[in-house]
Amino acid sequence: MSYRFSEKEQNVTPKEAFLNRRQIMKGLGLAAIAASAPKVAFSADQNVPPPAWLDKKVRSTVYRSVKADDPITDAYDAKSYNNFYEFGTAKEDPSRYAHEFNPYPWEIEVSGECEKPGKLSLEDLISSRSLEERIYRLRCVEAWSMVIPWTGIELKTLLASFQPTSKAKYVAFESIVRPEELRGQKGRFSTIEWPYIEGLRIDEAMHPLAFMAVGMYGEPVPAQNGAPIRLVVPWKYGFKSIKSIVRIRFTEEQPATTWNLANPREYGFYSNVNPGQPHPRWSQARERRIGAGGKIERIPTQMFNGYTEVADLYKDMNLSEYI
Ligand SMILES: Nc1nc2c(c(=O)[nH]1)N[C@H]1C(S)=C(S)[C@@H](COP(=O)(O)O)O[C@H]1N2
Ligand SMILES: [Mo]
Repeated sequence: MSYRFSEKEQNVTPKEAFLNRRQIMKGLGLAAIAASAPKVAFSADQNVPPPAWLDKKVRSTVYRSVKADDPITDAYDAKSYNNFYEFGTAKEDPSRYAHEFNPYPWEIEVSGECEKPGKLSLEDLISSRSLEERIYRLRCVEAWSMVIPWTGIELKTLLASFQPTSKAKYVAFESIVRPEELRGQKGRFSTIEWPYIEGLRIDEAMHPLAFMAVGMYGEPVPAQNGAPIRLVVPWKYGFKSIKSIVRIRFTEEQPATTWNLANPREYGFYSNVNPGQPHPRWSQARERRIGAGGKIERIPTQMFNGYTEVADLYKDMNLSEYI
């Protein structure tokens, strides 16, 4: 199978947008940007296989609780055109190097303002719960989008089990740091600061649409998409949906977040999808939808990515101030 994204990538991400987002990062010279990636075959079965219990649980999930009307993006595209800087900054890096990362076994450490902090295995967190499937639109801040079926649990269900206290005003998330397996984290190639960190206000985190995924297209989430467990917040730009989570912390203060630290003027803490609020360097009014059959369509972007039921969370806020 030949790699078939080099041409599409140019269509999908406005070139100057993509280059500029990279250029703000230290340690990445023009040479690295200009170097074209060799065409490589991508094979999902190069991934380290998931444990049997997880594979079985995800594959046997039939309850589909949320559906997008939009045609679903081909699995191949969703698994080979990725942003996961731990593997590198090019869209093909995550799928290409996914096999170098072994996410099993996995633990998440929960701390901060809660009654039941602790270290839990993925199995402790997931195996006793029933999973559901949700088809969500994913809108990247770079103005491309996909429609992806996720398998997992409501974030609220997970968070509630740790019994957050009344001081828990925010939830902070942290991704894994393992430079031996994640070549994007090796000094020479380092880009953003590690670990990748993200956060939500507690009421956003408790919204029924906020989701923790362990599966995608009816299979365990592959490494390039954030194995074994990642956040999916469909009404916010894709970078809020942090991958490969190892730490969750309940906090009283608003936590720092990776892209906001990298460039606070361009990436806010909230980062709700908002077609009326242009990114300082490009419009957010439209997006390039990577749809079924690899078809790319330019379509209007919807407020909150179409998930207008979250509007109440922001009713007292000026959304051009709280970007
Ligand atoms: N840890 C981590 N999480 C991350 C990223 C990343 O680089 N590192 N990229 C984000 C961005 S910019 C997007 S658009 C989505 C992409 O998710 P996908 O590759 O599964 O489509 O993951 C987000 N989560
Ligand atoms: Mo993104």
